[in-house]
Amino acid sequence: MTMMQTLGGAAIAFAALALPAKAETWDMPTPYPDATFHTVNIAEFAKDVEEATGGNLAIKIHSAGSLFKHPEISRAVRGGQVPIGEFFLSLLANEDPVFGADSLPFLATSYDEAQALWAAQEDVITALLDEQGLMPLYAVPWPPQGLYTTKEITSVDDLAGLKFRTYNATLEQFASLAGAAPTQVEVPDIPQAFSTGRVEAMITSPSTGVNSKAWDFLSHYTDIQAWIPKNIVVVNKRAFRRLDEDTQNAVLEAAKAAETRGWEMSKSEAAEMTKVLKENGITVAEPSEELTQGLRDIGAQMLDTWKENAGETGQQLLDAYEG
Ligand code: PCA
Repeated sequence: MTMMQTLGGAAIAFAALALPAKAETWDMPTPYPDATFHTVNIAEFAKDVEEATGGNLAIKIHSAGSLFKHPEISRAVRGGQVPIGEFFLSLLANEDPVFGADSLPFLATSYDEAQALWAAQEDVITALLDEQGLMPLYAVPWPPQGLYTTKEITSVDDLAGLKFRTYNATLEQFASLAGAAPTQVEVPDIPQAFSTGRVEAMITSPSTGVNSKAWDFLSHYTDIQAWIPKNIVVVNKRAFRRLDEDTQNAVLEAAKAAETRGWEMSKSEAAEMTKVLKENGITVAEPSEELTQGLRDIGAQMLDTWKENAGETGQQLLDAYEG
């Protein structure tokens, strides 16, 4: 190395230290529309980060799959096309069944159980994402999942042959085992899928039912509270490491607050949005014994399959959850 190069390098390093951190904007793809409480929570998170860093890091949200389609978001963050993103955690179950534990029917159906399941999942999931160059920032659950139909449902037999909207492989399996005909549809496309007759039933939260104006195209909601799946917000590790330490801490702090706030939002949504369904004319019903039993039988069968596929890691997760 010549003297000039050495000096040049030192001069550049010095300049970098002396200059204030350069303001940066992170593009953030998310799958769900703006009115979704998860997206509202992310907007708060972005505001917190911007405020805490004095505008050094701004996060620009691209909601409803507008920048990347939902199934592409995790790969886009992994590949560094975007530094941060949100997606439905159990979509990654095809990579490792552990990602899908929160979508197993009747494994965790109350918020306390969902919290215990997340505690059992978090380290395993963090390690798996780490191998992909990702770091989880926070995870927030949807309200318990209920059954939306155009008629009264009192047993699993009533689901036979229904064109069923699904959102992941686990729900697809559940619908198939119930004798329905599954079709994958992203949230922004739900109203059109119903109005064109592509689907006629779905399982999702009261929140998604209300955000989709379910009363425009169906009449019955059966509150089966079958599982509590989560969204996760992840960051690309390289992008995160490029931030100065204060900015990194601001992101982590805001993420922590977003997780706490998100769980609270989810809990109040569960009751409030069920009420909104009712107010808009949807018949809200408790499941019959027969329906509950039939769905639980399917859930038990799915848990067995999941255990086989998830192997030792899966068993450890269940032990940690049940222990
Ligand atoms: N809404 C999302 C995921 C779970 C939920 O409640 C959906 O329906 O796709």
